[in-house]
Amino acid sequence: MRDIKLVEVRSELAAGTRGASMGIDALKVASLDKKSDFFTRFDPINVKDANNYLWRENQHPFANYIDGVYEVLQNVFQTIKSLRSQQKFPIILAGDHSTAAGTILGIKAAHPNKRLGVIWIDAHADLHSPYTTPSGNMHGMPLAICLGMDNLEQKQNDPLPGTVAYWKKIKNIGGMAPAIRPEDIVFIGVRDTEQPEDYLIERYQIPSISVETLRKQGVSKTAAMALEALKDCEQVYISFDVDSLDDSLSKGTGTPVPNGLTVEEAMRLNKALIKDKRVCAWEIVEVNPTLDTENAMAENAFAVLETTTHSLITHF
Ligand code: 5AB
Ligand code: MN
Ligand code: MN
Ligand code: MN
Repeated sequence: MRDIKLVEVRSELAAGTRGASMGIDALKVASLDKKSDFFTRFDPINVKDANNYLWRENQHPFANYIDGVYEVLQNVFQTIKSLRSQQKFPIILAGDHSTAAGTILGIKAAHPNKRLGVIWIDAHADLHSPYTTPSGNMHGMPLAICLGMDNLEQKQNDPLPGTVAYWKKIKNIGGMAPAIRPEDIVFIGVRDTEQPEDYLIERYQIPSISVETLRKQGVSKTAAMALEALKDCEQVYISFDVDSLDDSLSKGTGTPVPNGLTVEEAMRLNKALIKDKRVCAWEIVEVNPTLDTENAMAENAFAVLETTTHSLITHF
């Protein structure tokens, strides 16, 4: 049996549009509309956000609100490290995707000797650093933080010294950077990247399974392939950004992208992946109800959350 702990992180500091902090509550509304008892079964932990920074002027072009993001990531890190040290299985509901870096660093810190693999289901690769970001939005940077990669070969920006100092501190949360190796990442559904990210994917041969490939070979084979690519990892974390879904199903997220997964594919994929005994945490991020109509995004995301959790509970 898995000892599940629900973790709620209402951060939206690192997204480019406002409203992702309300995503968790939108998921709860979706569960009520569906008459699901999902949220009655868990007593969630709330991680403190730093959304108050949004009322201040951003001091950090190329890493917006990195001072606040640093605070949130430290809080997420502490929570996840402590849960994993107690062998709990965190299911994390989060706003902007930057906090996944805190999750990954926390998992690693709890078991530093266990090689950690990451399955990143997203339209984006989230491999930017302040030196390469096209937007300054730090939800595009969590994997670079965990890899400890600045990607200076592809430098586009000159972040201020104060920003660089925070970037160094963020990469070093937990004090054992890098937490993951590039060959221990598998992308699924990534279809909207920039040149600096393509460079890293190419250079480190990071496996990336497209929506087209998933559809051609089927969901089961895709799940098996992803897990096989991480065969040398002793623990695996799965991150599900709702913009991996097709834009027709994900209007309520900050960066929707065409040609994505269907809800059915996402459900079957996560259901299959989470049955691997090495999977030790699962995360869903970036629902933004302020961009949505009739809570459709949260309803789709809730279907994935509920199905995946059910698979975890019934399998173990
Ligand atoms: B998400 C973009 N690459 O860096 C950037 O939603 C988009 O967490 C990042 O995947 C999207 O701004 C970040 C253009
Ligand atoms: Mn993302
Ligand atoms: Mn994305
Ligand atoms: Mn996103």
